[in-house]
Amino acid sequence: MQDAHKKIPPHLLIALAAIATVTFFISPAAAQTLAADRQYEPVILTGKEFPEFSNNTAALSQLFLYKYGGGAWTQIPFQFDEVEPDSITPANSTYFRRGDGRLDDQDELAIMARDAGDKAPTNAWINDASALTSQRYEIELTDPVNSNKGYVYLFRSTTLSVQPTVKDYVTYVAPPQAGKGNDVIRGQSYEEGHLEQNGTSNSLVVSVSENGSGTNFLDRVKLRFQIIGLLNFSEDNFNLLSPVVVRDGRVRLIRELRERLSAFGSNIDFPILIRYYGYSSVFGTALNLNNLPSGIRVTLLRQSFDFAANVSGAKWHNQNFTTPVTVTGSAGNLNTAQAVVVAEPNFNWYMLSSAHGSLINIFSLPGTLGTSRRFYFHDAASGTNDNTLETGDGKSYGDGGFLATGTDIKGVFNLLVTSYMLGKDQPRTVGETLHNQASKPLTWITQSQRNTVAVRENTPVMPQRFALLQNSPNPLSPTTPATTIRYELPFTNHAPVSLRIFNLLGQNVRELVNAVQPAGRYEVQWDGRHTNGERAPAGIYFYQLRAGNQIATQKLMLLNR
Ligand SMILES: [Ca+2]
Ligand SMILES: [Ca+2]
Ligand SMILES: [Ca+2]
Repeated sequence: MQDAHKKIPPHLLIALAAIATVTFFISPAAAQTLAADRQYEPVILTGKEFPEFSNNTAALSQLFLYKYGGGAWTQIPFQFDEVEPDSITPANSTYFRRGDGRLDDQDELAIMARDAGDKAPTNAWINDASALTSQRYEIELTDPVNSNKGYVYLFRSTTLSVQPTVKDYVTYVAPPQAGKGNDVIRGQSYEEGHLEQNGTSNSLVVSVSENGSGTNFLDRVKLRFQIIGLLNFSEDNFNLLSPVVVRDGRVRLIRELRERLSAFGSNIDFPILIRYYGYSSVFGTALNLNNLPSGIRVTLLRQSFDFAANVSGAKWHNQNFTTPVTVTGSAGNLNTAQAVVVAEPNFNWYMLSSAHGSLINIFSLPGTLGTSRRFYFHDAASGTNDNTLETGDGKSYGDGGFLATGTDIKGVFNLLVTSYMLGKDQPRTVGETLHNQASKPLTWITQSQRNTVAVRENTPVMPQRFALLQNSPNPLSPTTPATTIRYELPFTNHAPVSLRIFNLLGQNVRELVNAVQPAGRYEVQWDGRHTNGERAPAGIYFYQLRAGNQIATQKLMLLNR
């Protein structure tokens, strides 16, 4: 995480923050697996983690994620989000340009840590002829807090599809008028609604199924700017510059708002990018305060969550004190020590635990943002404590977040807030655990694996001859995913056995087997593709088996595919 925050492109930064900021606490006695410990944590990998599939090698439609457990494979929710780079301004790279449909190094794979399974044996493969002919990637996830591990497997197949039973963690409810801000996002644990004029949040419900009340308890997410110490702007002063854009997948939904604030006849434009996962969201904005119109000095920035009056009696916590503030609508503010924030790369946290649901926020704040930074908190029947205007219901209930001030705030800032929407009355330990996990995000290793050992048939009678049988089906037609080639080895060779496909010119098209193999009957499949994954042209091909000094060759036909 520390390294990630030194990087420039905000979308990458936000993605990494999404990875880093995590989860709900299961009591130590119950928490034995990575999938349980990190059950609300998304994992985002980029295409460069899968070099044999990336750089235009694999179509995204050929890639599938599975977990292994109890001797069986299960397809898990996954999604690829293509990130189209902007070579001039990397920070402007976007999810919302048309991708090429192929895996590239910067494209992102999103999964949930809760879907991880066990480590699969070397030659345990999904039951799919096409996937058997391709390499796969093992993704080993490690929780640095307790060294728990979890595994998922990325397979490549030309014939598989996403199973309809695979969970969709987040869904989109379009606004009554296309492109307006008042759309609704439904995760597993929450439903979030937005203002029509600018798409910022104005309602939050935690589902009854996740131990919430099913009742809205949010008034506003507040966004405050002050200019030259005089002019105050709130979220009521922003308008959408362009229609809301959304990418809605199975693991996450990415939503971009382009906002405009008009002041002194000039415009301040800024993007808000929010990633919604099943149980959390990551709010990010990239603020460039270096090129404001002349005469405009930003003197205050605030983001906070102001709740509805029905949270009265809720507990508000942060990292600085152990006895929570009880929200009453008249409790006042934090003292100086209670309001201290730490600078990036460290994280801050605060939470509201109410009878309707709990919201836990984790954020990092650049130490160069203005000259003063602190927790903002205001609990009063009216007004604010930073001289900006009250909005929404006109009252502050547990209004909390962060505030930066200065005489002329400059810089380019990636502000990030990760929010967890969990059940009612969550204890303080949940905030502490999430903060600890955000500080120690999951790590991972990817490893390319190939089923070089052809499937050895389980038969008690050992073959008596060296044989390469006619493939089946032959010819291989466009509607069949692969043809099966069987062979028999009467004795164990100490040199590798090889089985290769050649074209009529004698050129090597594909090596299907190259491994030391014990005596037995084997079968291996060919999907009619070159090593690089491209379809081989229709025509006659030879396949040749070599074992020690024995060689056998057969002919097969490939129809136009
Ligand atoms: Ca791509
Ligand atoms: Ca979805
Ligand atoms: Ca309010």
